[in-house]
Amino acid sequence: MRENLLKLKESALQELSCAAGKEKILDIKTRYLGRKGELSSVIKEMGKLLPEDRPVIGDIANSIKAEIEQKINSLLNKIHEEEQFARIAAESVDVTLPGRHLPSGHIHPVTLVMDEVKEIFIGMGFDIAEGPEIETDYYNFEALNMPKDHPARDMQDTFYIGNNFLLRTHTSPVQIRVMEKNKPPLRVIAPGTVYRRDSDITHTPMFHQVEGFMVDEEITFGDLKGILTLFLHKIFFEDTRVRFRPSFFPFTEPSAEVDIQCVICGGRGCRVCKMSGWLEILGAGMIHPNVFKAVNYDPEKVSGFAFGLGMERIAMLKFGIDDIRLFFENDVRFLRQF
Ligand code: 2NL
Repeated sequence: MRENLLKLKESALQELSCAAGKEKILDIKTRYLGRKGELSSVIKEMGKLLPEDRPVIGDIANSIKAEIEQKINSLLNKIHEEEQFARIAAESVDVTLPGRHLPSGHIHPVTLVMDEVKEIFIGMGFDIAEGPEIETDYYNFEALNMPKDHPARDMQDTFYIGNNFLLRTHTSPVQIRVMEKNKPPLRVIAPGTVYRRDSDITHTPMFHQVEGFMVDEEITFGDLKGILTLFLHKIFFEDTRVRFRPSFFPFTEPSAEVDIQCVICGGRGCRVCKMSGWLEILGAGMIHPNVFKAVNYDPEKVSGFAFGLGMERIAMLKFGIDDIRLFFENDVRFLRQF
């Protein structure tokens, strides 16, 4: 019996030594150590032994079982380890590969300029006000000293919605609403989208404007010049030359147009400034007494200045863009550059 057990052990270890793969090993395990396996059949025979021989043979059988089990376990462990190693190798990341680019958006150049303009005026103590894009005739024209048949209404051809409503042609109505609801002193800018029936290389039917005003007792044309010159020096260059020319707007008196030295050619003369060396950049003036009367301010007690400027024009000059329509086509190859 001892012989049988030792043979059994030899043959099990022999088979295991050339078994390839988990299945083969498990198969060997069942064949030798299973309930109906070879070792079990030998153990069943033990009843036939002399009682004094049983413990000796039992010990041998147990140690053979343990030895085969240990061999099987160590083989299975080795296979498990190899599998794990292969899995980790397959999952490993090549940290030298270039990263994946997450596509990121860009701020529109008009928004960039608008934000910069707002920041400069906030720095000078101005508040920001917004209002509706669909306005009434009263807020867009009447309150701004432009009665029904006033010729200045033609200056900004209007999109009408029925008889009384229209798309605002400037953000002045926002300022009228601010003055109606608040008392001086006031320093406010009104940035926003405006609409005019106009379309060519320099005009689009929708564009963006910032208007602003300052009202208090004893505000002078000197304040207008000081604030607007400081603004232009901040948005363009500290040493950009600025000049004020007399002009006309129905809502201001006196009125002025403000030019800067051409930022493209430095004033020497080029296509952009039409060889004049100057660029028109702002309209401004002292708020007309009739505008103050419309918002119940006493023109004898308060005074103020107002101004308006187009965002697209500033963006074109700052970024050297020669066609205003590029801002509204939203071609990503254009937008990606900002
Ligand atoms: C221009 C001219 C201007 C104003 C806008 C204004 C607003 C109120 C009262 C008086 Cl509530 N004036 N705004 C004044 C002068 C000029 O804009 O050429 N803009 C591009």
